[in-house]
Amino acid sequence: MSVNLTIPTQQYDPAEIMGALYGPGILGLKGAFTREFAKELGEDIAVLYEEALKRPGGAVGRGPKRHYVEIHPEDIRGFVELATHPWVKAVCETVLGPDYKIVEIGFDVPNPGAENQPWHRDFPAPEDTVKGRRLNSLAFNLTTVDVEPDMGPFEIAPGTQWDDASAFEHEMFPPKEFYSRYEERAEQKMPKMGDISVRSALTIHRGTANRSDKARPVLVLGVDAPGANNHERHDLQVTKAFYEKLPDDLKSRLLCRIVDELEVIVQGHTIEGLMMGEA
Ligand SMILES: O=C(O)CCC(=O)C(=O)O
Repeated sequence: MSVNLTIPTQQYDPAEIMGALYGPGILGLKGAFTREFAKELGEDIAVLYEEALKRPGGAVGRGPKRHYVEIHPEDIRGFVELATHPWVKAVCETVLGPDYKIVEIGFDVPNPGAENQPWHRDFPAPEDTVKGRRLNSLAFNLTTVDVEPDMGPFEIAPGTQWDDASAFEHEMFPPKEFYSRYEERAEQKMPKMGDISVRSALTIHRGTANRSDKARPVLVLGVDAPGANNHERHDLQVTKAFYEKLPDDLKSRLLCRIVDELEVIVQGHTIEGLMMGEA
């Protein structure tokens, strides 16, 4: 008896996704969203940034003229579209497995006058990566502006997510003597509005000096495999009303508190080595 089997097809190739995240440690998708989507995101971030700057401790300094702000999913239009984008879902499922969880949403703003950051990881490599040789978290980035070379592009040293950190300060900051290794490999990223990228936050990277008169705000979405525990550095919150309206498959993806009213986030993810004095 013959059985008619259909060859399974996938919109996004898991081997390509795994190859990129385990190889260079970064992957992008051009035109994932419309320019209008990125523009609205930029408008929402501008409001949130202004509010955060007024609150003591509302924005974390990440170097001169540079901040990070953790936000609430419902503070931005488009959270659902972002979190349920087929590419975002495919990348998360492929690299982190079927039980991945969203643990962080925030944004970085390198302003005019921001300087080169030290090369760094966003947190120390966990045992799962160091000994288990597996990535258990990802950071998605969505630019809200077209990035030009003078706007302090994000710079990354592909393949360095596997570098031994025993000589790094706080297991995150390689000594200056190692910089030639990162500089030789460095790639500057110049995404346009609507593009999205994903990286391991362990791939050594830095924000570069912004010599333009424009800020370069970029959204960050943090996603974990079970057991990665990055949620401990964050405080993802949604209101009951927002949660109830979410698609069912997104509800189970949020590692968050469900609250009656949103609480002000006490910014937790400070990276001491990036402060370099006042932001
Ligand atoms: O400038 C960027 O896009 C990233 C900045 C960064 O790596 C950080 O503040 O940890």
